[in-house]
Amino acid sequence: MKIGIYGGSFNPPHLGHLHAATAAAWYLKLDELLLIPAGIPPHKQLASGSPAPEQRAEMARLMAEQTALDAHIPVRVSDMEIERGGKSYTADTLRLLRAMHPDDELWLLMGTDMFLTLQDWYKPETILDCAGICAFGRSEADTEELFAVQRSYLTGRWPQARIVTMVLPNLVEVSSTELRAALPSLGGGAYLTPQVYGYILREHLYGTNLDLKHLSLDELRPVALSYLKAKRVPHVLGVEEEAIRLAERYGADVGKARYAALLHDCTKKLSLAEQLALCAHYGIELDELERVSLKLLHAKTGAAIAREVFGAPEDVCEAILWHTTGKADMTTLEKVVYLADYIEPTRDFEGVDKLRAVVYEDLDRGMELGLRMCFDELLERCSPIHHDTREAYDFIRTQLGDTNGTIR
Ligand code: DGI
Ligand code: FE
Ligand code: FE
Repeated sequence: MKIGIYGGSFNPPHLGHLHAATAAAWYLKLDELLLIPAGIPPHKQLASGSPAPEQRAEMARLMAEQTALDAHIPVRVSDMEIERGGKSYTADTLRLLRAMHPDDELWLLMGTDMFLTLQDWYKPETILDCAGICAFGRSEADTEELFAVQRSYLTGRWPQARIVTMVLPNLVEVSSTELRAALPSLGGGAYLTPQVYGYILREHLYGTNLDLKHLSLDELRPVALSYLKAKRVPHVLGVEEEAIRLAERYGADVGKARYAALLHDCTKKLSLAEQLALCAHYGIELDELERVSLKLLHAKTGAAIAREVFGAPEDVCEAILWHTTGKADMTTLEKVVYLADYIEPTRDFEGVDKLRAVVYEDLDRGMELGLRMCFDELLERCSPIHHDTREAYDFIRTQLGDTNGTIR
């Protein structure tokens, strides 16, 4: 197996890292990539006021998920340098990794500046014994020649060295120093994945100082996305987009619909144990079915986070609370969020186009069809149906005069 190893301060991890890692993964045909945030970087002191190592690792994890999606390989974050304590010498790390992966090919990734000073690192011979070097630079003009000189110097001195260099003309140029300087005035977000940016805002890192209870939609968006698995991001952005259209079409408060849409799945990635802990923390009462169903729990905990962490208005919290099951007698805002979740542009299941058409023709007919499809799916999967789902369906059918009562 070919394993890429990308170490650094990740203070913070940014798009320059992401693009370089993705390109290297492709170029080297890596099977896996390991990001290793330094505990104490040996070559330069961390800027004062930098986040704790655990926070840098958490940001690296958020960026790793996006990198995995872009590079189509598993990307993991290792805490080994943080846990080891002391200065984070790459030679020590590579020796350990070499022992852990005796049969794998290891490649150490680095940018131009690091590559050009490799001979000055702690125990370069150990580094070159343990791993190949993959150096990337930004432009042919300033790197190809330098690379060639350095490559022949290193291989002359350490014949075991395996070195590949690559030029990435489109590499995003990001200076971490400038990025950190821009963050307190809410600049620099464009150089970060939305999830990393959102994490910075919600943890008040790098001198950012937003009050989570009074966020504009543009501030809320990255913060909300930082709660998600990377693969769920397009869904939530899709729900926001759909919620705008539906709210405009049916006269619901567009701002509130967007707010609810952005937060509706904010606890979706939590485990059952974490969901239950949140319910205990916020005093959420659960019935028997809810206690064992992640899908039902995330709506309840999501509403609690919206209320307690973001100070969302009650009707927004309610729209989140009912977004999975629905309930009898829903408000327009609740229906908008329920259906936006169902038909947003990235949804692709049998019958979604028919549902979209009905929803835009008549909101209640849309609810009826959406609930019926949900019912059918649950029956097919032999999943227990929650009484809120049942009541939502009965209510809308009675209201529409379709039937004289309950189905099945
Ligand atoms: O969170 P999303 O995946 O975006 O969507 P969602 O919150 O609407 O969740 C949809 C899932 O919830 C779907 O797999 C069906 C499930 N669900 C909805 N109503 C019920 C239900 N599951 C059970 N067991 N009982 C229900 O009444
Ligand atoms: Fe959901
Ligand atoms: Fe959803």
